Amino acid sequence: MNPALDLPTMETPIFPGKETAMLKLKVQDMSCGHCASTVRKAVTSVDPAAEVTVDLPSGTVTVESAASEASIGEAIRAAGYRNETLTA
Ligand SMILES: [Cu+2]
Repeated sequence: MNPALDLPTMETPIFPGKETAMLKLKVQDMSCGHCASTVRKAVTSVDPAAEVTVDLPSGTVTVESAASEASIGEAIRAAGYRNETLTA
């Protein structure tokens, strides 16, 4: 597997034919629906096809996407939210 293919770029925001993975993140400081939609937007800016589920009370974001874990976490950080990946 070529690791370069895992790097999402502006030119290739979609990942045709790539398998999606389920990713669970703990996101700090989401307090309202606006935060939830900001985080959702950040994730879909990396992968428009991503399935994003935000659970505000627990601060948990579940993402089903072909984008890499690192790029999703980085996009959420860039939107202003500290986050860490939860291991199941
Ligand atoms: Cu908010």
